[in-house]
Amino acid sequence: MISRVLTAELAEHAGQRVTIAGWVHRRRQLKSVSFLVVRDRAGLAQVVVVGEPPGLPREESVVQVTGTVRTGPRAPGGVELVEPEIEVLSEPSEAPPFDLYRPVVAAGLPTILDHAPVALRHPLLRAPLEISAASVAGFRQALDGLGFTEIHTPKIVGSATESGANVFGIDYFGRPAYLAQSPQFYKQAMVGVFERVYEVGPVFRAEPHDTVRHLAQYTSLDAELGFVRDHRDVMVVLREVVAGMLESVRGRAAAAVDLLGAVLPEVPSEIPAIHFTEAQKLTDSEEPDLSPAQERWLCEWAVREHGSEFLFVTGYPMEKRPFYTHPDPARPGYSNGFDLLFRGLELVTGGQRLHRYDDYVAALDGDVAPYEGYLQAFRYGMPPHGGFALGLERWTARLTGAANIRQITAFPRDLHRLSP
Ligand code: AMO
Repeated sequence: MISRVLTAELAEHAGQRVTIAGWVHRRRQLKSVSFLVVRDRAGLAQVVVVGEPPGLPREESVVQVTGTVRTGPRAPGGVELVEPEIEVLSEPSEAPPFDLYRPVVAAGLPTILDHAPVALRHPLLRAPLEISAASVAGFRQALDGLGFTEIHTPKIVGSATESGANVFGIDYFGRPAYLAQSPQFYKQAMVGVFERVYEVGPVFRAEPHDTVRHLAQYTSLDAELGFVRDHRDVMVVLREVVAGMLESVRGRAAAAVDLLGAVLPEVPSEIPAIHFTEAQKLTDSEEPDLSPAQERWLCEWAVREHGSEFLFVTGYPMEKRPFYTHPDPARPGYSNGFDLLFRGLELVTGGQRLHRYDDYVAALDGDVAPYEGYLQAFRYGMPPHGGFALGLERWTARLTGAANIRQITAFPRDLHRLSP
């Protein structure tokens, strides 16, 4: 490793000669004094060069600077490096597509996405990714604390899980195969092994529409647990997990939250829940599913009526849920499946699953051949179980107020975008 101190630690070295390393965030050459702002993973630091403009390295050069740490009220953050020796480790071949040091991002979304490797270095574009990372850390920590085991399941699979419509087909050594739309089958099978499992991984959806909330690849935060009475036990775990994710964001990503001015929600000790039929009544609808506009309306209603930015809708009609969904024994036609809505958007889908082999055979109308691998688990005894999947990008978009999910996705994949 290059021996260095981080910019955020400079104040601890007042008066000493130290080395920092990072990118030239900004260069300002004046008549008798010039400034370099160096950016590293921890923050920014100013380097002061006295004398004639010395031909300083341009923005985004990677530099190593050895200098004396001077503290004082004139330095940004109260500390700067003086009498520097600057070594350039690599020089950019061209200027960034927009200035990374300006406090606003002076570029539209297509420019940002076309130049993502450099654009994401802008503090405002990096911050949502820090919030994502902290969220995932909180997800893992919350579930580890509840006795869950992290699993890793195949992303190349032999059958569709959610529906045949939006699956990407691939050629697998001459055989048809698919990119996994969800770890659904595998996480259920692993309940037979560990009782409680979770996975953080990419999933793929051949979404044919250009929307602000759909990607062709997104990160799914999945959990599944056995020995539940019904879906309500899953909802209790989900509430804990969401609270844990927020706690982690507050702790680990505090600077990113501040920079973005993001307002984090409170999680009520019990998230309000309404049955699907009640949601229909409230939105004056007879459709078997909720439209995006209805989801938005219901979220506003939950804030008004319950002071909660989260709302569970339970008991979706069986006809709209995948075949593995457990029916509600008390209400024919309705399921033990739920969605969690947050700030106007469906954030999580979950529910109780079928757990007996014969029920799967019936749900599939006997057409079990494509699902033989999946159904194996159920031939050997499975506990009543359920789980959920939370879309990480939707979560981060809602937390940061991004109107389009692409704004907070480093390298989004959609109908048009395959590079960078
Ligand atoms: P579902 O298909 O509803 O359920 O997906 C779960 C969650 O994933 C997110 N999501 C998406 N995010 C970005 N782009 C997309 N194209 C996209 N599609 C879905 C949403 C959604 O709530 N197996 C079930 C989950 C379960 O029951 O455990 C499933 O995949 O936030």
